[in-house]
Amino acid sequence: MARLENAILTLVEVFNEYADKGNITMDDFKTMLEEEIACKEVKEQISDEALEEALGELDRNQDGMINIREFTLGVGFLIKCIYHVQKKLDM
Ligand SMILES: [Ca+2]
Repeated sequence: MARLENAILTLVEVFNEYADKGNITMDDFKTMLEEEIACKEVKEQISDEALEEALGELDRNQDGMINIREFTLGVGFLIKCIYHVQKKLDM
């Protein structure tokens, strides 16, 4: 399978694993980040305070949960974060 397709399918799989009826609770979203992000340099970038703020911003419809649309915003943020951490580590 093509790499991009594979990566997207993995993201959908992760979403479905943590979601219940199309939404991930904030607690489950935090658990997901704990379990699915292994890189300590990336984790170090995300303080508890920054995470709370980011989650508040991600929750666009203010229902206290993360739907697929909001999840894609979060993934976009993580892609940028990991891109910059890798760039730093390569230097
Ligand atoms: Ca929401």
